[in-house]
Amino acid sequence: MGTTAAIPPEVAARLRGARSITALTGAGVSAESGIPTFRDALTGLWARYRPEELATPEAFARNPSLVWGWYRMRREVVARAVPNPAHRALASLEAQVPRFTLVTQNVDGLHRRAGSERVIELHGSLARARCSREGTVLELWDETESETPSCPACGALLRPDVVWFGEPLPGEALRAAEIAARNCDLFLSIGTSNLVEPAASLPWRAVAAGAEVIVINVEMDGQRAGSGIYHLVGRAGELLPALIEAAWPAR
Ligand code: BJW
Repeated sequence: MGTTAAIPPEVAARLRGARSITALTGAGVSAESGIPTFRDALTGLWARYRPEELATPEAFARNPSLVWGWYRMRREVVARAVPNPAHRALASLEAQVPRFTLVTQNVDGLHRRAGSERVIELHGSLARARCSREGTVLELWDETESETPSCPACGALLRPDVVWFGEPLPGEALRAAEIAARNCDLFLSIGTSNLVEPAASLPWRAVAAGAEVIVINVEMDGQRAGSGIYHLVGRAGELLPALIEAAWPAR
C-alpha cells in the first residue's frame, strides 16, 4: 500500500503491541464519506446558520421546524453516503483485537454500516426520534416538510434522539466509554476537534491511567501534545488503513 511509508515505525509498533485498544471517532472520520464536519461551514439554504446554534434545546424550543429541517437534510446526506476506508479499518480492528472498544460522537450510523458490531454512541443517532414529553424512542415516524412530527401516542412534539449542547449524555454509554478509556493501553483519537466535553476528556482519562494515544487528524491545531502522544497528520481514510498495514504487514 502506497501510504504505509507515512507511518513512523514506532507508531505502528504501538498498535501492534497494544493488548487493549479504545478508539474515539468524530465527524472527521465521516468527512471522506461526504458528510460535512461540525466545524465546516454549512452550505446552500443553511449557510446562514452555524451548527452550534442549531444543536441546542433553545434552538429547538424557538423554532422546531427549522431544527427538524436541518436534521432532515442531514439524514438525506447520510442516506446517500457509504462507509469509507476509515470506517472499514475500525471494523477490521474490532475483528482482530480481542479487547477493542469503539466510541463515537457521530450520529450517522456509518460505523455499523461498515461492520462494527459494538459501537458506543455518545451523542445519539439521526435514525431515531424521541417524544419530547415522555421520552419514548421511535425508529419510524411520519414526517413531512411542512409539519413538525409529533408523537403517535401522546401528540407531543417529537425531537431528534441526539444529544444537544447542555444536555446530559446517555449515562450507560458515557460510563462504558469512561471505563474503556481507563482500561486501555492504547487510545486512538480520530477525526475529532476534541472541543466538546465530556468526550474530549476521554483521551486524557486514558493518559492519566497510563495509556498511550495516537491522534489522527488532518490538522493538529488544538490537539494536545506530550510524551506518549503520537500524531499522524492526514486523512483518516488513508492513515488508518496504512497504520493497520504497517502494524501487521500482509503476509
Ligand atoms: C479529519 C478529516 C479527515 C476533518 N480525517 N480528520 C467542560 C468544559 C467546558 C464546557 C463543557 C464542559 N462540560 C460540558 C460543557 C459544555 C458542552 C461543551 O463541551 N461545550 C464546548 C463547545 C466548550 N458540552 C455539553 O453541553 C455536553 N453535555 C454535557 O456535558 O452535559 C452535562 C450535563 C449533565 C447533567 C445534566 C445536564 C447536563 C453535550 C455535548 C453534545 C454535543 N452534541 C453535538 C451534536 C450532536 C447531534 C448532531 O449531530 O446534531 O455533537 S455538537 C457536535 O460536536 C456533535 C459532535 O459529535 C461534537 C464533536 O464534534 P467533532 O466530532 O469533534 O467534529 P468537529 O467538526 O468539531 O471536528 C472534526 C475534526 O475532524 C476536525 O478536527 C478536523 O480537522 C478533522 N477532520 N476531515 C481526519 N478526512
